[in-house]
Amino acid sequence: MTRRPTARRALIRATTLALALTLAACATTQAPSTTGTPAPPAAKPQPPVPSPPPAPVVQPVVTEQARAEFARETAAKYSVDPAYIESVLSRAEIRDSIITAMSRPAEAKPWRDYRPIFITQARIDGGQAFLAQHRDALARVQGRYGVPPEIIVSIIGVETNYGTNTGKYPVVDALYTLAFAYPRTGDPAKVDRENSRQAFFRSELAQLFALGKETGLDITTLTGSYAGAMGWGQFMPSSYRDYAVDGNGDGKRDLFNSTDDVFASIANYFVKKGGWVRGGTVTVRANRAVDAQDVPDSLDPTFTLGDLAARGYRPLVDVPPNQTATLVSLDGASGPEYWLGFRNFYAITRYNISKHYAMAVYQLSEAIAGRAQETTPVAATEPGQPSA
Ligand SMILES: [Ca+2]
Repeated sequence: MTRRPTARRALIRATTLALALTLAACATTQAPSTTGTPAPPAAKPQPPVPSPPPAPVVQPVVTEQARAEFARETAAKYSVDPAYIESVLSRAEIRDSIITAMSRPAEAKPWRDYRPIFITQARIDGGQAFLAQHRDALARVQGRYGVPPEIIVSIIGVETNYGTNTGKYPVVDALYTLAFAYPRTGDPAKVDRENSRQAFFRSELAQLFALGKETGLDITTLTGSYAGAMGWGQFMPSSYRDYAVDGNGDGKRDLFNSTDDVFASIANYFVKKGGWVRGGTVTVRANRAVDAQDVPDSLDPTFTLGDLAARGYRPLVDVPPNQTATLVSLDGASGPEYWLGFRNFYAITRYNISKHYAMAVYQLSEAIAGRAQETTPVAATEPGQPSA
């Protein structure tokens, strides 16, 4: 990508939202029935939400009974001293700022507005400097896991601006707030999802205690995003427990201070959670025949290239023919864009279940690697005409 004068303006415009998005995206075990994010995503898939929701109905009072029950269950499940759990939770705070952050309408912007938040010249420059600084360590991780350095760097760039913004909320408070006072809209249609989200955060809070026991981390000192995502890669407690690995061999899994651990853990997450394929394609631009058929909106790469070609979508560049893909449709700045998302695109969406998130990570990674990007509109071909 070339430096453009609009980049700086875009950066300024996007600063506030970028901060919110950054802190909300994270690697996490998915809650049931959620639309887009790991635990909290920030960048959910469309459609955009046109107007702000009603003020959340907050339930700030946590009954001692509910807390005691949680402590009992968590203590039994993870073999943690119940008195310690009670002690930590008795000092935890329900924070309005967390409830407000979680209540924001989904930052579900169209791609043309989402892209400039993350693909900025400053973030590209920062990524190239970060990559140069950690080139050897990233190369070792690539050798072991097959995940390219620029992908790992891009994730860290999107999540925490290269480790400079890992979140200021006490993790205990964030999870305690969302576990016991998850914001309620009062909309009956949203009750199930709100219940499921609260249950998700209750599970994450419980797993935070398990994480403390397993790693020796003092959980009362940890800070992270308003949703409880931690460290340079913004791992939720469940993801930390399941996917964090010791990259530097010191016997600890430290996603707060060890870049070796951070790099290896992100790569391990991609491989184990997302099925990352070494050397596999992430995504390529496609053109759409004028008589193309619709393709079901899904992140799962279940179509063969032949299936997609028969429906009118062909890749603009050669790709190995034995990979399956899904169609990724975007509202680009210059009109509709069509891409084929392969297994490794899907793997990125396991970090944050959003096609926009995955595309931003991919395009930022390409820019960091210094590769040119195809962002111009592609005219539909005539029916049956092969792609260029
Ligand atoms: Ca370590």
